[in-house]
Amino acid sequence: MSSPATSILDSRVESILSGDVRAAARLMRDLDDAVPSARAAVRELHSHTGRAFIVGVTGNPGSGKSTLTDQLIDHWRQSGLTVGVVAIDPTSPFTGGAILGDRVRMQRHSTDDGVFIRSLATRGHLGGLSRSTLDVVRVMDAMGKDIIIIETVGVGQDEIEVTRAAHSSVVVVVPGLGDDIQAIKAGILEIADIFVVNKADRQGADRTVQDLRTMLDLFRPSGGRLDSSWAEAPRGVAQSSGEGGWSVPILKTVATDGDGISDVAAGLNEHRRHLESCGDWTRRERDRARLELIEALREQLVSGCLQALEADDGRLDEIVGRIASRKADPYTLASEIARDHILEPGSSS
Ligand SMILES: Nc1nc2c(ncn2[C@@H]2O[C@H](COP(=O)(O)OP(=O)(O)O)[C@@H](O)[C@H]2O)c(=O)[nH]1
Ligand SMILES: [Mg+2]
Repeated sequence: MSSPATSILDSRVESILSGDVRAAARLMRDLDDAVPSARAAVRELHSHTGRAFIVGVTGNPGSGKSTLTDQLIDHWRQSGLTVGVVAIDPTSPFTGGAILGDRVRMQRHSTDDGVFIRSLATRGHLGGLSRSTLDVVRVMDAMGKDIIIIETVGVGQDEIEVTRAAHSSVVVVVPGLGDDIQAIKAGILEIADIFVVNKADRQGADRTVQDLRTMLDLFRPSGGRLDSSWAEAPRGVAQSSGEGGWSVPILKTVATDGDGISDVAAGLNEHRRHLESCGDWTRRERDRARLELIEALREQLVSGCLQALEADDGRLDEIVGRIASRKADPYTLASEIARDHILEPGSSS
């Protein structure tokens, strides 16, 4: 016999597994509000995930990520695939920012049950990858979405972190990299599985393709020489260069017109096949699992310790005072707090 609480949990999990959009949206809201039953539901969902193809879309603000995402949704829907989108944007909801723009841009899909779009206004306030990003991806995966896009807001360290939660990463740039080249070198070259030069209707797109190719050859020689026919003849997708090698394609698009979108979709499909055939899919799944564990630990330990401190009236103030007056250092006190907390479980969940 199951308790009433268990059966409510079961029916909630069942609804989400059957793809119920309202149940999923409610669960995501509850997760934001840290409702304990929501966490229990997410735990249940984990064993029902692992089917979705997760795609990260990264690039500077204004490069056209949302427009591209919107077109990809359209493309995949026409092939009968279902799509989830997590749009991460830490800009304040009060300033409007890209969230409003993203909603408008993807609005045409809002009545389609095969599409689930969720904007996250916050990043992890405890540092690291927002746990809510992973949770939202998990819920969409459990709902049965075939492809899940994680759209980040920029190309900083946080965004690079986010792409580690994806199987394939698309990096969007625009013609005229110019001074951005230095910025692009750092990290982005390593994470890109596919480069998209969007706004190819503007001058300098070919030049940007060349520049990227040169940089890739320089920084990722193990990936083999890039196929120079790529941009012109995208049908040839993914010239694998030897065992496990993946030649990063550089594709031109005009996202506003839908030009080149099918090439991006084909490139992603090809990359997925590549991951599966060389065993990298399993490796990326393990990377994802590691990330999920680290985020769960971070959450449990940091917020667990903080909660315990806050529950102990005046203790936090006292500790802060000792550090401020140089009577103690933060490292020693942090290890004391962590040790006390771990030795006395129960103060967390
Ligand atoms: N000319 C041109 N404009 C585009 C293209 N793709 C997107 N845009 C415009 O660029 C602006 C920013 O696009 P958006 O998708 O919001 O960029 P995001 O911030 O990276 O998500 C919008 O005004 C789009 O209409 C393109 O291929 N060509
Ligand atoms: Mg956007």
